[in-house]
Amino acid sequence: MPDAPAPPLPAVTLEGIELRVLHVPLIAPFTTSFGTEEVREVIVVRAQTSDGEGWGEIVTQAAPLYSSEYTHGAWDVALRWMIPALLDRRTLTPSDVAQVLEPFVGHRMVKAGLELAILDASLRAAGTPLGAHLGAVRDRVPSGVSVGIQRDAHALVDTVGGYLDEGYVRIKIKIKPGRDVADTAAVRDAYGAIPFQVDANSAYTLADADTLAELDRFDLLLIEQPLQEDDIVDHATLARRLRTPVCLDESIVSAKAAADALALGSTSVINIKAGRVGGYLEAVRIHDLCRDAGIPVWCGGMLETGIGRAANAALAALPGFTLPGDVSAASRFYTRDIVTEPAVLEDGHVRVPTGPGLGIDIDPIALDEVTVTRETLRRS
Ligand code: NPG
Repeated sequence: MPDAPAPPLPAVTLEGIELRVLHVPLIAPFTTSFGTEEVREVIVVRAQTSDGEGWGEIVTQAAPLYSSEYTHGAWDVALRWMIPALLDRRTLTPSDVAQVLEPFVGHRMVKAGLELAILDASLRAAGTPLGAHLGAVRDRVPSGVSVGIQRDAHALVDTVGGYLDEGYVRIKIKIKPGRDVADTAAVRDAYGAIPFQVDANSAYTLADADTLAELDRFDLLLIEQPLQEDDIVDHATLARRLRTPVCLDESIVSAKAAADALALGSTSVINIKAGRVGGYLEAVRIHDLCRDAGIPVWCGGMLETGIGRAANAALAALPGFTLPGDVSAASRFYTRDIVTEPAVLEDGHVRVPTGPGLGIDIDPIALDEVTVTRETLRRS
């Protein structure tokens, strides 16, 4: 059944867009196969419109290790190309944003952050919550946690135990060559039949298929992105070798990429991250096509601040999100968030905000404290 189209949103008249680079300290270092982060470097967007403001988040990292995007590249392309194009257009609806930015190749995280700020401004002007606009059917979403690579398997078991005590309903651990089978076995042995999955962040090649097949005995929910972003055919080959469902993350950069990966049999579950696919509106298109194809999806995370975290909770409340996402409490990563009411874990769930737009209020003092650079472009 096709979804009912969301009611059209009011156009906003842009007066300016402010960008800030934030350095938000992490509670503990976060280690993946591609490196360790101690501070989350992220860009926050504030759209100033004649009807009020809207907030967005560009989820790039300092270095281009997860994807080709990174802070300074994002900053440059936003200020040099994308924001001027939006300001030139002056009056636009949220769905116009992708169309205005379409000529610029790639840089999807930047497009997503800019679109979210304009979406937030327009929704606030209309008095509509983001979840209601996207098609949310739940008022809270189950919360999974992503656990970085620890010093050793013993430390991993301890860390996972802490999150289970807090109430997280699904555990995901990061793996890489040499830290895979034994780490997975340690968690499975310690905690029995918990909902459990692993994330390789592209750390393997097809030559590792035998090692990855050893993970089959742990009854994982899925293995996420074992091979490189563009290894769509190799992922299909690997998927045929494994009993564990393969789930793509990095490879799914658009609804078209999702359709192609499904057609090739490269993936049987999809992690949807709005930043990676160019925005929440494209994320909904991927959700819709997966739902029509009977493919489960879940909402990934990019260590978002309270801005992106609120939007992810709204997205994860759509009906096709049948697996718990990386939609954790703010306290999973941060001692102090930049919003006045950071997301909290309640009985293993995170609430979907109900206020207009993102449904959050920025804490201006907290925001200023973590701002390292800011720049505003105004309509000339
Ligand atoms: O809960 O926000 C979260 C983090 C979830 O593991 C997580 N994200 O590869 O999916 C990933 C990873 C990531 C984070 C990737 C930041 C890139 C940047």
